[in-house]
Amino acid sequence: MTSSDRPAPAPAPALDVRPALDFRSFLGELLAVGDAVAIGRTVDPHLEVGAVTRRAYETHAPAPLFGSLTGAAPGFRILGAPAGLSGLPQQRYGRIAAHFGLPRTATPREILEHLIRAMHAEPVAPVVVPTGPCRQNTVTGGAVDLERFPVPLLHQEDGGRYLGTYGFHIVRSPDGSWTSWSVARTMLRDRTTLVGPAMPQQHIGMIHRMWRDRGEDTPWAMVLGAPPAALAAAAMPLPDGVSEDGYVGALTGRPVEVVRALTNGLHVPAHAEIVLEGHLSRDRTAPEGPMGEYHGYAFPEGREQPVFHVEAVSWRDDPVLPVCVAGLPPEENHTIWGTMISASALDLLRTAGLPVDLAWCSYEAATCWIVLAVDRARRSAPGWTDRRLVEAVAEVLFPSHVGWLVPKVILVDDDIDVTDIRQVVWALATRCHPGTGEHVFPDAPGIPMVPYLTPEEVRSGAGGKSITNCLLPEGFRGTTASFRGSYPAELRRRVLADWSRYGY
Ligand SMILES: Cc1cc2nc3c(=O)[nH]c(=O)nc-3n(C[C@H](O)[C@H](O)[C@H](O)COP(=O)(O)O)c2cc1C
Ligand SMILES: [Mn+2]
Repeated sequence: MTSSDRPAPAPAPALDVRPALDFRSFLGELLAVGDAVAIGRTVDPHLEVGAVTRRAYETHAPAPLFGSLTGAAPGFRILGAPAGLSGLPQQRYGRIAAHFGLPRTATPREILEHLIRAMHAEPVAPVVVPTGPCRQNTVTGGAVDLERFPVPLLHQEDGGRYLGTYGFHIVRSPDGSWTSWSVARTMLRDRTTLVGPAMPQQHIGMIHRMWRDRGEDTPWAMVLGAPPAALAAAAMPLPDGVSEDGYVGALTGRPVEVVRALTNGLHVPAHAEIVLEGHLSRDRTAPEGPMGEYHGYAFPEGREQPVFHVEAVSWRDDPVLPVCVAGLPPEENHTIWGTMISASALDLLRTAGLPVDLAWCSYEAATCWIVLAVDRARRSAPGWTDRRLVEAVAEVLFPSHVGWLVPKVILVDDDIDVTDIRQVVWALATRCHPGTGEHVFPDAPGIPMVPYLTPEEVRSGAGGKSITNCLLPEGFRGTTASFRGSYPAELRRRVLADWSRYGY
């Protein structure tokens, strides 16, 4: 056979990245495939939006698009559960995959490898365009009124109404070398101010400190209804100094279109539903929260947090505000944050030469644990004792930006599918020795939000971290008794082929 006889290789399916770079077309696609539903009645942003959205998450129902909201100007809309799990067959991760322009049937491994490939590609810088949909309506200065938007009270425990639950902050280092896009919540304070966390370990906190050290406010913008790929990248713990905008360009294969901010020299995505501009105060704080949170609990007290001053607002016609109603999994803190953490951690561990095949923050574990599948063939190499592996994971992960976020690590062999919680539970129950399997790291730094931390650990910012060893012990003689493990391949094939003939 000569080369010309051979059929041409099928071209890789061209990804349609338009929805990944434009929230409105992302929403259109969800509605078209039945993974979002236009709610046909007037709904109250006071708790009712939250209640419907929570129920949608918890039943894997389509994302609710609230087109008529009590007290809101006509045309102003809310989308709940923008990255909830889908109940459509074979499309559990469909809403997450759609954030990146991947097929709705993509598996967790396919999503993670896609995210990791872009971490090793050249960044693609954004391109400045003269205008875009986000500029269809604009107000500045004294005309700014955030109350114009239907700002929802999401849980009855919340200390206020949250405008920013699925949007991202934009800040830039004073020397201009580092632009940070990052997701964090913001609570409405009054017509022109918001309040929310800017933790010193997060990139917004680091850049805020640089400006404060100069005695200046931090120029700031917030994007709501952002390009979905940009939102996800803004929830990704990329290393310090890496600009998320260039990563999104690499991820989608084209530069993100941005427009110049009206007031402060930053650039904001042109394809956004709502853009806020202003500054993060160098010294003003106000009470924020409490709010139902990613770990699944609401605590009774709020905290003092920095104040964001809004000096200009612009929005697309008939703007859609996406909301995350945080709490019990699965919501976006698990499906988006957890997925982006998994990709960052997997890349970090692999790059350090550890025999890790896959990493997954089980959505059910509320971003409080990450499960690592260890490549059995590579771990049997000399030198990789269990003890050494546990130590190496701790040395690489715990001091890192991504490792700060997740307190618990579970090691399993790669016969376990770490994205299947049932297999992870089985491994935990049958492979972890209670006396010797749990390794604790009282000095490792960690996020102070973890519910079980002692007041002392919260104060010191360290402790409550562990690595649980579920690796099969040396000399283990069991094999897995299951459909996959206990029958010859030929018989399994026949049983599957004949399945309906058995009467199923
Ligand atoms: C829905 C959602 C809400 C989030 N809320 C917060 C938050 O309020 N505070 C925070 O520090 N991180 C929050 N995160 C996680 C950060 O976005 C994530 O850690 C990201 O890496 C931060 O950006 P940075 O790495 O550039 O600092 C949230 C993530 C998601 C998906
Ligand atoms: Mn960052």
